[in-house]
Amino acid sequence: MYQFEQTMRWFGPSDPVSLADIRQAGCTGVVSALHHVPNGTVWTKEEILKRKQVIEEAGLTWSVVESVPVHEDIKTQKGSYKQYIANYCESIRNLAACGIYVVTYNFMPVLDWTRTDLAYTVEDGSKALRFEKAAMVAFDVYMLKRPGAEKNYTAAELAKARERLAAMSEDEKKLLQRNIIAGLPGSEESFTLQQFQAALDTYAGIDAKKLQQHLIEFLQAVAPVADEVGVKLVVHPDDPPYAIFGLPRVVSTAQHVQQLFDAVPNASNGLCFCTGSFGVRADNDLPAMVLQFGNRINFIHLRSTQRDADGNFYEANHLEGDVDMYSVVKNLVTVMQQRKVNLAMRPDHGHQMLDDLHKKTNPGYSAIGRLRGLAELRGLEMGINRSMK
Ligand code: CS2
Ligand code: MN
Repeated sequence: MYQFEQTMRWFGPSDPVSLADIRQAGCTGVVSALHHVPNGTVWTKEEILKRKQVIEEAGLTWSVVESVPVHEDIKTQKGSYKQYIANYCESIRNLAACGIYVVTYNFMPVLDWTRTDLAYTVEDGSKALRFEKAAMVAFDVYMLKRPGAEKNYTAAELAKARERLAAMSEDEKKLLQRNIIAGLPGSEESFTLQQFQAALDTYAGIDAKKLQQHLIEFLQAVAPVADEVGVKLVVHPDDPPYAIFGLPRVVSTAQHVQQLFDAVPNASNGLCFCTGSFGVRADNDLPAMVLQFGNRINFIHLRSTQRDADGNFYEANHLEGDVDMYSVVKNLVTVMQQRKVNLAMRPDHGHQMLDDLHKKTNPGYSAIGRLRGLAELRGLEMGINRSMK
C-alpha cells in the first residue's frame, strides 16, 4: 500500500515551529529551503549538508526542497540570466549529491503568493489568509498608481475600490501595502512602492506567450541536468491563478501545465499539485487534473479555498471550501498505487487558532492549524485506502 509521505514546511532554525513540533504532528519529513542563500547564488554542498544534518538529528528527513527560487532575470531573460541558469543547474547537482531529489520552484513574475489580508477572522474565531478583490484594485490603482492599471478593471470594480479605499484608515493602508508587497513566508522578495513599480516595469513587452517561452527555455536547460542526477523538478502553480498587476501568468490552468509537458517531455519535468492555488479557479477541475497529470505529480500541497461571486477568496478548512478534497485524495491514492510510489504531501497553510492566536507566527504556517489540516487529511486518506481494498 502506497501512502502520502507526511511533511510540513520548515523555514529553518528561525522558524517558530520547531522540528520537534513537526515530528509530533506525525510527519516523517520536512520541506525546507536555504532562505539565507541569496536568490541566484549556487547552493553549496556544505550549506545543504548543514541543513540536512539539523533535520536528520531531529529524526526527520529533508524530503523536498521548496523552493530553489528562479531569479527574475531568468523569467525576463535579461541581465545575467544565462549565469543564473548555470547556477541553478549547479544547485540541482549539489542537492542530488546530498541525497535530495525533489525540487520545487515557481515562475510567478515579481511576487510569490499574494494575499490582501493575513488575519481574516472566520466564523469560528480562527484566522485565515484572504484575497479581497476591492482591496487589491484599491492598492493597484490608487496607492501604487500603476500606469494604465484602470484598464485592467471594470467601472464597477473601480467604483468599489474607491469606496474601499475611502473607508480605510492610514494604518489600514500601510498594512494592506505590507501584506501585498512586503513578502509572505517563503517568498524571496520584499519591496517598497517604488521598487515594486520598477520590478513591474521589467515585464514591459513580456506577454504570457513570451513568459511561457522563457519558462520552456529554462526547463530545456535545467531538465537534462535533473534527469541525469535523478532530481524531479516540480513547478508550483500561480497563486492566485490569474493575472495580477497586469503581469503575465503561465502556470494557472490544466492547459498551461499540459503545454509545459508537451514542450519539455523530460522525465524530471513535473508538477507540485497545489489544490489551494489551482482551486481558486472554478474552471480547474482538480480531481480530473490529478488523473491527467498523475505521472508528473511529484509533490502535493493540500488545502482549500472558498470563493465568492465578487472574486474574493479565503483559505477554508482543509476539508471544506471549494476543493472536493475527497475526490482529489481518492485520485491521488489511486495514482500512488498505480505508480507504486509514496508522494510527499504537506498541508499547505492552516488557520491561526487556539494557542497560536497569542503567538508570533508566520502567516499561514502556524503549528496548530496545519496540524489540524494534516490530521484530517491523513484520516481521509486512511478511510479511502481501507474502502478501496
Ligand atoms: C506558498 C508559496 O502556496 C504556497 O505553497 O506558500 O510559498 C509556494 O510554496 C512557492 O510559491 C513555491 O515556489
Ligand atoms: Mn501551495
